[in-house]
Amino acid sequence: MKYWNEAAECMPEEEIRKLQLERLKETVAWVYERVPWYRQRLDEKGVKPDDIRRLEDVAKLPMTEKTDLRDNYPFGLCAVPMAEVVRVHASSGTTGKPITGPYTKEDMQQWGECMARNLWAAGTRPEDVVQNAYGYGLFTGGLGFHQGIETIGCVEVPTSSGLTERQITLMQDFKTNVLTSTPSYALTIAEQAEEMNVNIKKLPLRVGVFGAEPWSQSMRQEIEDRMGIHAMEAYGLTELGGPGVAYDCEAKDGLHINEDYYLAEIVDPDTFDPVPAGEKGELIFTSLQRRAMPMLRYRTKDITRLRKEKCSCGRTIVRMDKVFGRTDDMLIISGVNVFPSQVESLLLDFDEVEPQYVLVVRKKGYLDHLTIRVEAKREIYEAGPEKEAEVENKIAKHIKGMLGLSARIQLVEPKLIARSEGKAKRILDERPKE
Ligand code: DLL
Repeated sequence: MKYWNEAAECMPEEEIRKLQLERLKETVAWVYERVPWYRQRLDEKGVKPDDIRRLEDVAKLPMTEKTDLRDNYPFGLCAVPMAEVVRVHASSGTTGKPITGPYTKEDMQQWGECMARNLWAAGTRPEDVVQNAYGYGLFTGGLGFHQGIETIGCVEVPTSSGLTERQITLMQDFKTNVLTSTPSYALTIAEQAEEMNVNIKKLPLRVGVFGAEPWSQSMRQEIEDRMGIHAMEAYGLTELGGPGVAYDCEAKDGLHINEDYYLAEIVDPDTFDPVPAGEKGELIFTSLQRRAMPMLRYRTKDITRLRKEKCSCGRTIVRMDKVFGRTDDMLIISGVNVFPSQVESLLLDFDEVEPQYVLVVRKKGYLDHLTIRVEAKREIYEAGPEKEAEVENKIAKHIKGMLGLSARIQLVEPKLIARSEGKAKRILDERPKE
């Protein structure tokens, strides 16, 4: 069978919209009756559940954002009694209190269904040995993938992230076919294997399902070449139940959104107006079936666009482009807007450097300055400062030409940049805090 759930993934557009409208109405009524905070927000806007008559009426609903979850920490937005909650995940983010994600038993089953679609579309089958190297714990990556791997009925190897040498030994001993991790951790594993003189390309590893952080198409290519696998993708966030929101297929051309569970919109991040069809903006999601903590119009801060045209894989559910970056990771350097993923794909045009980099932002006077620290390949580093300077100039020129961005390139010694086991830290902000 080609799809995990053909009826859901290949539903005619008209039916999807009908189903979404039904479930949107249910969700609005569900939170209106059970979550005082939502009721108050809806009342303030003068919207009653009965006012949702067409799908476009979603625009009448108030938006929700991370600070709302923090303000209601830990369970202020929970729509069911604790007796019905069977799991809580959380994400700490960079500041303040964490945000929580509670699940009912039904939510857990739905999570398993969404993740099974993701893993299946990536080419995972019941006979596969799946090594799950996303972190286990409060993070939704480890246990979310776990749920999907079990739903399909694969051989699950719950390594969690870290202990990289052991990951490689187990990969050899258990004949792992599928690796699940962040893309940056996949690179760390590839590098460790090279150090151990293990040729990953000769192992039975066939597929990787990577996500939880932005990564460019060039990084996908790099991982595929280094590991000899298909590098597939998973997208999701704690606020909406974790991974399982969207996933790519063999076309590797955008991520299919599980539209029977999530209603997607794209808006201008400044005005919140909808952008014209097919244009980039901030991705907003309304959950359509979650029971413990439904979300109305959650602002993801992720920048992408929606694509309605039919996919060659046969799925009819809408696609989103690979996430370009987060609005809060966007740097403005001398008036040029830049996302780390743009720099990443340009750095990967050069054979002289490793795909290990960090963007250092400093203030000089009133202006922000960017230094791109990137690891030199061993032979370049050993060739000495003159060779390094030549490569630095070449890269700086390329980046200026492609992005209009003046940045200082600083080649550093191989292995100097900290390796990632989870989400890579790409920005080092050394600007003074106000
Ligand atoms: O990262 C859930 C997840 C786990 C997704 C495993 C995929 C695989 P959070 O920690 O709450 O949840 O972080 C959510 O991570 O808003 C995006 O900015 C980013 N993100 C997640 N997946 C992708 C992706 C998990 N495929 C935030 N591409 C999201 C780019 C991603 N960014």
